[in-house]
Amino acid sequence: MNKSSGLLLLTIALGSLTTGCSSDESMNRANAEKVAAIQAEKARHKAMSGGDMAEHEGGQMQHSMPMSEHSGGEIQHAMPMPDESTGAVQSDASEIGRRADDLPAPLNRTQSQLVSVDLYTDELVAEMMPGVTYQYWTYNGKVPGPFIRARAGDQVEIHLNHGKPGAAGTAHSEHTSTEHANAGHSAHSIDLHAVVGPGGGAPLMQVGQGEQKSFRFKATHPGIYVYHCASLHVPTHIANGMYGMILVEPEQGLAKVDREFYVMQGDFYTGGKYGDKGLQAFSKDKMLAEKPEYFLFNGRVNSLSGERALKAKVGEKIRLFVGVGSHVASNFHIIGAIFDNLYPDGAIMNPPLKNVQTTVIAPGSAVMIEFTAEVPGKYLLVDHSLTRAIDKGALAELIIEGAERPELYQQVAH
Ligand SMILES: [Cu+2]
Repeated sequence: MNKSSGLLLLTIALGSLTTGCSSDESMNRANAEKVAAIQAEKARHKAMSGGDMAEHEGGQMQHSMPMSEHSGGEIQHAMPMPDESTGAVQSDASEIGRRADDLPAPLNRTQSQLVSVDLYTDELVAEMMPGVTYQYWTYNGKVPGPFIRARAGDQVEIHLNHGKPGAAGTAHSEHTSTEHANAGHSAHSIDLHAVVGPGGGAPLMQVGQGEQKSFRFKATHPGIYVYHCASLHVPTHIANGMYGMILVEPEQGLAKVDREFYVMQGDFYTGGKYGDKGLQAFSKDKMLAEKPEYFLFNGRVNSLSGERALKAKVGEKIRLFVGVGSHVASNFHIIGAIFDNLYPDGAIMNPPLKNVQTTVIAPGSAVMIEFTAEVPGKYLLVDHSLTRAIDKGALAELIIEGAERPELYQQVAH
């Protein structure tokens, strides 16, 4: 580590030490009140204009397009899209959770390219569960942030915009930089664990309000990695939802599967208890005590259930990328399934472990899981520290459709 990056990290560490807790608590409450006032104001505007706008699932879109300047290269864009919706009165985004199938397709190419990724930061109030709202801090308006896909040997260029492009005139963009500073997010940034270099890029990518910064790195080590914000106070930025995943495929690609899914577990620290109604402030005290109120897959309670459940058909090969963005390890398990192949700790180049029931995923780590859908029905993704699943939100559904397989699973009459 060179001297300047060492200094920066030291500064970050010292900064976090000097932040007092009780004053933070009152500041968080004050922020929550301010946010509530802004939401009410927005709701009034919406009611007056009666503005029905199409909802864009994800608030962003990833697509590949040819890039002539890069000799047949490809650019992977996370294009910002308007995501204002009619929504509920108390929240400005009806959906915080990223769908599990919202990830780019396998790359299927044999040459290195430049992968360009557009990210923006957005602090927005959304529903954590019905009647419970929270001000999330996000990449591209969703939790987790966009899934980034590159190939070993690629150059990856990250563009990070502080604030949502084209959001001029909305309540949030009218915040002054002082208000941003008071709220604790005068800067946002990104540290990608796929980067070999100081801070994973974070020293180059501290982005103030209204700024945009970019950096480029070479993806050298195939694996599945977490990325997250690394701006003061770093654990707070992460706990509020600023994390995502990046896959670096090996040069030869990954084995073909029929379905891929993107799931991230995060712990959330609300002022009220689990289920307490209304706009919840962030509780730094609970974070420091390591006592989350919520454990969530993809941003909210039931984000990946019902219509948004993971879906597959009998006989299909399924691949899951599962990571932990925030501060508490997951004991990841799928009730009724066995992981045919598990690549623990993001180590996709190692031979997989076979026939695994549950795997621990460290904070800031991810795993790759593969199995074949065999028996139709509903399967539950859980943190097998089960109060987290049953009482605190860490529950998702996988629906497998197809013909019954009585030779594998059947009831026996008495
Ligand atoms: Cu941040």
